[in-house]
Amino acid sequence: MNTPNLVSPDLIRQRFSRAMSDMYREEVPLYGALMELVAQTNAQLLEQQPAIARQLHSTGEIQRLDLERHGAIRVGTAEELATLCRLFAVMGMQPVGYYDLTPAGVPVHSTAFRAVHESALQVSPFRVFTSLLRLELIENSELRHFAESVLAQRSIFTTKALELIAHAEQHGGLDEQQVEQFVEQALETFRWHHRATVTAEQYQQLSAQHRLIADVVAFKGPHINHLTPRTLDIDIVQAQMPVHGITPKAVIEGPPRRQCPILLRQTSFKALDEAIAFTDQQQASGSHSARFGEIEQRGAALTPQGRALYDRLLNAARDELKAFPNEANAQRYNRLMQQHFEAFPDTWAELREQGLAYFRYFVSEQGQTASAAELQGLDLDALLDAGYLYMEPLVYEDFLPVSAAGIFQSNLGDAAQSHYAQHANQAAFEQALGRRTIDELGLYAQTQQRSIDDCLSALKSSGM
Ligand code: OOG
Ligand code: NI
Repeated sequence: MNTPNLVSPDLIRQRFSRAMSDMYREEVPLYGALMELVAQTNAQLLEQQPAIARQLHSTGEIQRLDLERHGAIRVGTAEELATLCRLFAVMGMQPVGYYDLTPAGVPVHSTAFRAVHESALQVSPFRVFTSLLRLELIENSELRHFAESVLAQRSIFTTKALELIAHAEQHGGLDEQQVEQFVEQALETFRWHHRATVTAEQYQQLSAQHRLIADVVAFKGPHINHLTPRTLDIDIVQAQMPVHGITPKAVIEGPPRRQCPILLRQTSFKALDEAIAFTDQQQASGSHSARFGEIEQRGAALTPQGRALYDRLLNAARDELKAFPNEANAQRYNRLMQQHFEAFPDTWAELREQGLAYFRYFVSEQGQTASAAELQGLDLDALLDAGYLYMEPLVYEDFLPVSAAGIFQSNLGDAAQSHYAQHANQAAFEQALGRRTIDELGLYAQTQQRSIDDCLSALKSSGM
């Protein structure tokens, strides 16, 4: 059944990610400015900090740095989510992780579609944070039914995109010509629409319930709401943003600045107010803000113990702040974060010894030329100590629920906070998705183990 000349899903993803970036640059001019700022900062840093450059060369991440970005979308129905899952699968992207945003007053739960194997991530680390609106959390039953009926009428995929997804599923992939069409057609789902699908009054009602509900329900499709480049130093970019006419949110989400970056640090700038036309208007006389900018800095993936420590310190700092971080308390928040995170070891050696972070192992030059007698009987620790192997932190590829909530909040406005009686419901999410989500911690453990196995078999064949 295998058709010849199928294009690898990794290359489809790489192409799609470029096409998405081009579309977004056209739609949101500030995105272009941000990309330039990030590219400049990265180039400078690589020049000034040889240690960072060396590390990125050694893991190969240097090659993916310019390609690296994540996007986010929000969908309204189980069917939309399940079809997106199939669409992303054509590009080798699978749902990783489950994120419950209700504790932050945002009526969605989410996953991240991304490649899962380190070699696929190397070709394109493109990821999409995808949220499903939880209509069951709308208490007003009339409004809930209205939202359901509006969503039931829309189709967020082109007919051709659906055909190509089905074709890829049946034939194990797409050929060059089909890929070209697929990228073009799939992109349509994520495009911005200047016309709403409801009247001005209906929009107001949806928005009054929650701004996010209006954002999902009142439009033809799940417009991509941001596309985030990866910077090597988020503090520099945050400080530079105002100089370029971009106002960032008050605090950087995630861990504080450290010698050894861990997990993910993020900041964003406010959503654009965009002119839209409601169905009872000829011209675009209404407005809606959905699309914003964001940058991120990625650090090491943490083990379950490391993650538990991170969560504990973050919660302690936030509890002490006694409020959501904002303009007024930003300095105090940063101070509290620094103080609490002193308890988080900040050398790679300690992070490894205490089992807090994941690493990848590599055979050093010394290891390549070592004789069997030299390597005899040495375990992983001894091989590292003797310099036959070296390690690099494994980069975190996922998201953080508290940070994501902060990003949602700052772009929806603080008035958007609500309190929901119901919380996480991973089973319902997976039922809508049509499959299980993948546990991200398992993926990191596998990548680490593969690198250990590779090192040991390389040493064995050269001497051990
Ligand atoms: C997603 C917000 C979360 C991140 O990077 O954590 C996010 C959204 O606003 O749809 O993008
Ligand atoms: Ni984001």
